[in-house]
Amino acid sequence: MGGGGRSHVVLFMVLATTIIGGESRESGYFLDAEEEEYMATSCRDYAVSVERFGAVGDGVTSNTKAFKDAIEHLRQVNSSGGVLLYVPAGRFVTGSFNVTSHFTLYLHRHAVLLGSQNMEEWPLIEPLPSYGRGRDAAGPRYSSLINGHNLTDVIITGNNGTIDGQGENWWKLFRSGKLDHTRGYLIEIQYTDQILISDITLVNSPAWNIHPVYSTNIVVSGVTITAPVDSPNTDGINPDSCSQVLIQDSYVVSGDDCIAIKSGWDEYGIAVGIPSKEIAIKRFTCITPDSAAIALGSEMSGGIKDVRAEDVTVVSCKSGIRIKTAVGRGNYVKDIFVRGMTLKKTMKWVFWMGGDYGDHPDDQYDPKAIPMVDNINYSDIVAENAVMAGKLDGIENAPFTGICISNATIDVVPSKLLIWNCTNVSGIASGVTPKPCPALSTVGEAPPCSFPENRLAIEDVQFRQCMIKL
Ligand SMILES: *[C@@H]1O[C@H](CO)[C@@H](O)[C@H](O)[C@H]1NC(C)=O
Ligand SMILES: *[C@@H]1O[C@H](CO)[C@@H](O)[C@H](O)[C@H]1NC(C)=O
Ligand SMILES: *[C@@H]1O[C@H](CO)[C@@H](O)[C@H](O)[C@H]1NC(C)=O
Ligand SMILES: *[C@@H]1O[C@H](CO)[C@@H](O)[C@H](O)[C@H]1NC(C)=O
Ligand SMILES: *[C@@H]1O[C@H](CO)[C@@H](O)[C@H](O)[C@H]1NC(C)=O
Ligand SMILES: *[C@@H]1O[C@H](CO)[C@@H](O)[C@H](O)[C@H]1NC(C)=O
Ligand SMILES: *[C@@H]1O[C@H](CO)[C@@H](O)[C@H](O)[C@H]1NC(C)=O
Ligand SMILES: CC(=O)N[C@H]1CO[C@H](CO)[C@@H](O)[C@@H]1O
Repeated sequence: MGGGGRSHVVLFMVLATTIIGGESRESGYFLDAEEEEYMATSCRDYAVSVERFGAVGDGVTSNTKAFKDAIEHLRQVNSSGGVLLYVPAGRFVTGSFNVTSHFTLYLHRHAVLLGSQNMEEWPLIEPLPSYGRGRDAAGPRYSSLINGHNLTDVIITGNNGTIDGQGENWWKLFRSGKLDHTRGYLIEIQYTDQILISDITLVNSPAWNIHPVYSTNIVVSGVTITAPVDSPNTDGINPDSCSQVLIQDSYVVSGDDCIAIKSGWDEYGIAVGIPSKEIAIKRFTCITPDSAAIALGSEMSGGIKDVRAEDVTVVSCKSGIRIKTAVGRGNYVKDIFVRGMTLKKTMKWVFWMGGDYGDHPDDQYDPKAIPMVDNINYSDIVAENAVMAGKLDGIENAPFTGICISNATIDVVPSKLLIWNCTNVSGIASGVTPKPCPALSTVGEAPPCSFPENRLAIEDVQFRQCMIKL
């Protein structure tokens, strides 16, 4: 257990630095730090502040080296209970860095990590195998701000500290077509078991915010994500070829889908073949005027199945729940359950699904790779001020099947002649106002749509009370 003896030394050094440096900071932060308590899936028994590695929280100095040095140090510490990197109050500019296993990044409530404005501090990396290329541009892509590969037990948490991607410049370059490579994300963790991202705020990501990929046992809890509603591709939480995922008590305002469940793109996603499955979303709030609260796809070529969403609140969106796919994607979106969604203010379509998304990585996709959409169950939905209740378009000769909508009350803006537009879909509806399209009509009263009675293992994840021992 590495902590014990050393922790006093570290605390002494941090205090000494503060006093000698004569910084105008409330010394209370450090006393708080020593005593800081938090909840997480694993506690750590060795902790060190990034300031010990020369980090300066002045909002200007680049701290990329300090973060790398600190994590390299932590990688070598023999601590059976894992290690913690503490970010104290201050504004710490950094470029991309990699995290390690049995590791916690902890942000003090007044800590802000600021994404470096120097693009060279976001080194280029290979595209993901299930995408075959970068999402914005062919070829390699910029690293994310925080990256993980092939790890076990990674935690990013804090007392609601902030990670600010300072994405404005990336958005400008992207919009003006001046970016040669795909933008980085705020957090991308690949091939990892046990990820917790909790009690932090993420703002202004260059593109997607949280991107776990090829990973398992993932919890996102108590996270606030904000970006301007017109910022490009600032998706909130994108589980991608991941299983056993719990997203709860979180809030996203963004320029793209608040949650987008994905599993790779066309022939690349089919070849990798890792589905996204066993995903639970609970107590989630979303604002995204041009996108969906929960999207499935459009990259779904490894398959998406067993997604359960409950207690979702949406304040302005283009669509509450959207399934988007295309010929060439292959595989399936199936066993999708939503129970309890309230949509306020304005939306274009409460329910939206379509098989004509297009958007291919290249022209090598297989036109015979037709995605299957089946067993989609939505219940207990209340929406106000919708332009249309639903736009449901399957694929010709490959209709979307098993769609069930029950107990849905949708207030459609007056004077709309077309309230539902359903083509190449089939299913049932009960207790739905206004009267659904004929493709969902039933003879007599259909039973309510079902919701799984079992719980996913990840829903029973245990949080512990932890104490920072600096
Ligand atoms: C960690 O423990 C191993 C095995 O006990 C030992 O060989 C190694 O030197 C230790 N490393 C450090 C940095 O203490
Ligand atoms: C992170 O690790 C990967 C894989 O080892 C490496 O390619 C990449 O350069 C590292 N990124 C940074 C910012 O150090
Ligand atoms: C992670 O593991 C995969 C699969 O075992 C391997 O192909 C890849 O090189 C590893 N990546 C890193 C960065 O270690
Ligand atoms: C965290 O900070 C954000 C941004 O200031 C705020 O909106 C949110 O309510 C805070 N969350 C908690 C749990 O304090
Ligand atoms: C219908 O949905 C509303 C809103 O979610 C809910 O309050 C009500 O209990 C549901 N009714 C039934 C019969 O489940
Ligand atoms: C979901 O709804 C479909 C369409 O009504 C139905 O066939 C299916 O049995 C329901 N799913 C489950 C798991 O009950
Ligand atoms: C209904 O949807 C189909 C398929 O997307 C489209 O071709 C058609 O124009 C729509 N009908 C109306 C009246 O908008
Ligand atoms: C089989 C079937 O219903 N095909 C329909 C699919 O949707 C298009 C409109 O988008 C119709 O023209 C087809 O008749």
